Amino acid sequence: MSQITKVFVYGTLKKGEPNHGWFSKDESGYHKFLCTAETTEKYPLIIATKYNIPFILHAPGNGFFIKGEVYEVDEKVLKNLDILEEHPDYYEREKRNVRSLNGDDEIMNVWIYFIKRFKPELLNNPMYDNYSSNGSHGLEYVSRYNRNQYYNYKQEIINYN
Ligand code: PCA
Repeated sequence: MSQITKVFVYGTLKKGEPNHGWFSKDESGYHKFLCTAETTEKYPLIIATKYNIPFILHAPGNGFFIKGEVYEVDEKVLKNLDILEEHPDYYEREKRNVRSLNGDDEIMNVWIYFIKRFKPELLNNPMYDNYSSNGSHGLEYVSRYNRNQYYNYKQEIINYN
């Protein structure tokens, strides 16, 4: 029996966003939408790099309570999400609490993808509480297939020192 866990997604993995299809990439995998939710701590949710990628920086107390979606997933699906997010080399997946927004205020302990080794100046970026690639910010997401393979966009985000 594959282990079932919960993951909270706040960016391109949400319904209607450009990477949502990764949940069903492995047809034998299991995923199920549970509810919308928000973090129980404030975090900076920013859109950065020239490809307009959404990131939660691991700097609790800054920014807003972040709204997203909670899914149940099995190990196959979680493994695919880890491939997309390049966990643990780029985003790092950690368990945190979120509060259900479906009316019962249930607290759930869920996986969230964070950037932990971020450049401190990113804390000066505009911060959001709810991501959409087509939001009024005008910063539409550029998918990996449309990126320049010779340009290292991660150096805009990650502190390699
Ligand atoms: N995908 C993950 C992290 C940021 C992103 O675009 C998510 O949606 O939660």
